[in-house]
Amino acid sequence: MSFTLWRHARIATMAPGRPWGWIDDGALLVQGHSLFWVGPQGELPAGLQPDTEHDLGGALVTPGLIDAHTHLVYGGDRAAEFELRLQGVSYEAIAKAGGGIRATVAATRAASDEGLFAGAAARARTLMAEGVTTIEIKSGYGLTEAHEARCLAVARRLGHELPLSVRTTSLAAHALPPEYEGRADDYIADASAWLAGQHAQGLVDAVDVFCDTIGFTPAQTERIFLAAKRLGLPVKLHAEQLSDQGGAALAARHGALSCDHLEHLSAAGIAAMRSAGTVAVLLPGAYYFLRETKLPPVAALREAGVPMAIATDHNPGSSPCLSLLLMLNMACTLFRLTPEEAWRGVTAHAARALGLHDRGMLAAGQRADFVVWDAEHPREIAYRFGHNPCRRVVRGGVQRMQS
Ligand code: DI6
Ligand code: FE
Repeated sequence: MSFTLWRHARIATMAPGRPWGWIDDGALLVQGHSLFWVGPQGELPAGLQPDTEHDLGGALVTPGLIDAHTHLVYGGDRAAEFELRLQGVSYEAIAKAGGGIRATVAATRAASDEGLFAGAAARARTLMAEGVTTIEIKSGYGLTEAHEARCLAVARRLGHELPLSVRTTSLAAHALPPEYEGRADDYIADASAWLAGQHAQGLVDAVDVFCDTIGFTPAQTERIFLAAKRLGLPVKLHAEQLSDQGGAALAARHGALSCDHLEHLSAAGIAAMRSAGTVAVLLPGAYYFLRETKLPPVAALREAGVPMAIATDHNPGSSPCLSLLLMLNMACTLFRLTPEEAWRGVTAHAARALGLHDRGMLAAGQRADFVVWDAEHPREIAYRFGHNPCRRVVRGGVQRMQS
């Protein structure tokens, strides 16, 4: 098989062991979809004749970015709700009055398949223009068996039609649909039963629940987790976003890939996540947009050695954000991550949050997903905001055209 050489690069491999996994004058040798070799230019394996060569002129290269938490497939928008919140009405109050997530559910059910696909594809392309090569997409705005399957199918189709890897997550337990008012346990029983069909159709890679006062209880969460585990599907959780429900510890007991949000995470939750190897996915966009004041316990997570990922949480209600680069900056300014922690959060740790072992760093055997930037060092990219220095994206060894 033929080799492509990308040489004369400054590479932040994100491999463990040294800061940024840094290589000063590096090269990447790509074979097919994978990296065959990555290292200092002077140590290129002798005797290998690349068929194609690209001189990067000293440009910065990083792994392709991974957005490990999005709700990309939905109809409508919530700009009017934004205005209400600016007048002082809280996110919880809007949700309890039947707005919020339920408003998006109505708009999603009313949308055509093509409309849902077109809206999500446009959003995906915006993320991709900043170097995103892998994205997680949750359902959760359909809330019937057919509409949940439809949203997951749209997410799968994005992965087939765009040069983007998509991981799908079933989040039927996102909110109680109006048809089940006062019957949350019945809804959980039904939503648990839908998983088998979604799984049989190849629509689902993981299962999530919104465990909170305006979502579902820990007991209901556990019933969904048990249904997922019967199918061999990994679980994750929207945990401790608005209150401490002990959700993180519950998810960790079920070996969750990640717990996400975590502003109200307790010491017990951190200890459980550490023991289980669960990733903390931090979502500065939702924190900012809801004007939260309680910060996730970043210092304690760092101290415990819990890996931290950073994601957009793109959704129409709490984080209508389409810039993972902005999240890098906000993870530093709002949450006090170091630029390197934030970068690992959108690469190596984001891969781990999705249970993917073939990406997130640049090393032999990994997928050839990487980005060439107009920057000297990745810390510059965390420092600036509202700026997109992405110049080239290579995904699975193939250079993707930037639109
Ligand atoms: N937490 C969130 O921040 C989003 N979902 C969730 O469980 C918000 C979704 C929405 O408001 O539409
Ligand atoms: Fe979310």
